[in-house]
Amino acid sequence: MTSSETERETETEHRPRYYGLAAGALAASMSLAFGELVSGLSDNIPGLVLGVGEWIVDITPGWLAALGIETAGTADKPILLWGISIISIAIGAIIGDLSRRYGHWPAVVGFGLFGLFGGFTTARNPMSSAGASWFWSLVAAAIGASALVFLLERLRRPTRLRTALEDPVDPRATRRAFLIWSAGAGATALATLGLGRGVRGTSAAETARDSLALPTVNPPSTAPSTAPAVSEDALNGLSSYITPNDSFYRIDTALSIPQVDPADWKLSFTGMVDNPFEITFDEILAMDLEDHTITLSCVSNEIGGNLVGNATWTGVPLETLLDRAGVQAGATQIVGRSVDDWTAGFPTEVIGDGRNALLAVGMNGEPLPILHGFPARLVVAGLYGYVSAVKWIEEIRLTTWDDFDGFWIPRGWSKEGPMKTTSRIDVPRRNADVVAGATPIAGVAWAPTRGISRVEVSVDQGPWIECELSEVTTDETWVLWNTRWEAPAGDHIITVRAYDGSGELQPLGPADPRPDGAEGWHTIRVEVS
Ligand SMILES: Nc1nc2c(c(=O)[nH]1)N[C@H]1C(S)=C(S)[C@@H](COP(=O)(O)O)O[C@H]1N2
Ligand SMILES: [Mo]
Repeated sequence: MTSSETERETETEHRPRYYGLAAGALAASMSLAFGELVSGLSDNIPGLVLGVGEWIVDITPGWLAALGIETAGTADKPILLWGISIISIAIGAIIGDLSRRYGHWPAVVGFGLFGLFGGFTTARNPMSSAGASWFWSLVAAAIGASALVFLLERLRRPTRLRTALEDPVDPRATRRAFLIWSAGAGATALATLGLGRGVRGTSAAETARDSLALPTVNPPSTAPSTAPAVSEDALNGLSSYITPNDSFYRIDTALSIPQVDPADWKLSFTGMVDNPFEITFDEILAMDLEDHTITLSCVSNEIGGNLVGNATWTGVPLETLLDRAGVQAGATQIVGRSVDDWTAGFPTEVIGDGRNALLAVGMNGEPLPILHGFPARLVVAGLYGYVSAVKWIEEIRLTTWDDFDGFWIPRGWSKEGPMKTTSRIDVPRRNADVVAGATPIAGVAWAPTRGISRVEVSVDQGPWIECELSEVTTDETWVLWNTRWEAPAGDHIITVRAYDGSGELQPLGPADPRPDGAEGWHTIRVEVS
């Protein structure tokens, strides 16, 4: 090291710490923003933040994942991504501080590691192009390192604009230059981020879905009569029999929703089958499609929770496709795998036992929404989603029960996931203020594929009152139930319980959702005045 370099180092080191922190944070922001721009311009390069997020989702142990990714569904995903961004910028700030003190090498090493980690996490995304992800991640890191070195250099020398009159180490001149260039770096990062968002156009998946008309299903589906005996007005707040697509709950581990263009998508039948085959989307649409109304629930649904919905699914019976594949005698498990490598497995026994198991392409008369698995997903009546309802599916593999565990099994959820008998009070709302007098009590109850034979409510632990049930034409959906209550003034608790089609009473529990679904009789408190 020459003596003049040593002097320069000393000059920089004497700058207050926040210069280094700020320069590092800005450099990291530029690097991340550049990653967003590249991912916005490409269909198969994930942003750096997203890549890290997906890696975290994968490595997170079950108990933690259960707290976040599985149950909170959507709300926790932005929190995760923001958290990663903030931590990355904070690490950038630390690199900046080290570089301020020790020169260029912490910038190069720090951002180098940053780039390697970004490359590793983005390239492992099953939908990404690995080479391009590595390349652009390293470019993003190089941009970060250069930006940091450049900004810190502004503290060493005044700008090019300096005149001969100016003292080359005038602290005010260098500070001004640093601040101007820093503001420029911040603005560039924001503009790049904005541009990255702006160029993110409509995906090929959305375009394909928008121009798709599902073939008409024969025979047309019959909507069950669901009119409750109480006026609709009074029942404001009761779930509708069919849950509209845009209010249907969403649960998955996907941090960015897989955008699958049906034109280059195929579903493969593999494993223990005599005739492995692939089928295209058009070939599926040309088959005999059927409509079936099936209630789907998440195993993470708490008692009284809303991770449950009922839809009319259009699709091909899985049995038809499996017959074509020729399932071998020893196969005991059907494993579905999505384009983002999420997996779920269920016993082969459920095929042909009378229940509906569909490869669905439609939901409530529309092509599957992208959030709900476009172009195709599985829906198996009577099984929780985590063991069956693979969205964005691309492979159905026949294997043995012990050979493979789906995504959530090693994370502490049971291997089998039959849906438990459950009931929920929708009206009145929990903690509602109720006016004394005739008050409707109503809600939903479900036990696919056993059906619901009876629902009862009890007020203040008094006698059980039998409720009226809506008529349904299948045992695979929920029923709406209601009754009327002469509400006296005061605080009251209302409890509901259901019996399934075989006459078995809903379990009293209580049991947590983990490992195989919540148990308990939904109880709410209301205040009557
Ligand atoms: N590809 C994929 N499919 C998935 C999941 C997932 O994480 N990835 N989650 C499953 C779970 S746990 C549930 S409860 C259902 C929810 O389906 P929905 O989002 O359409 O309501 O999807 C299932 N299918
Ligand atoms: Mo779920």
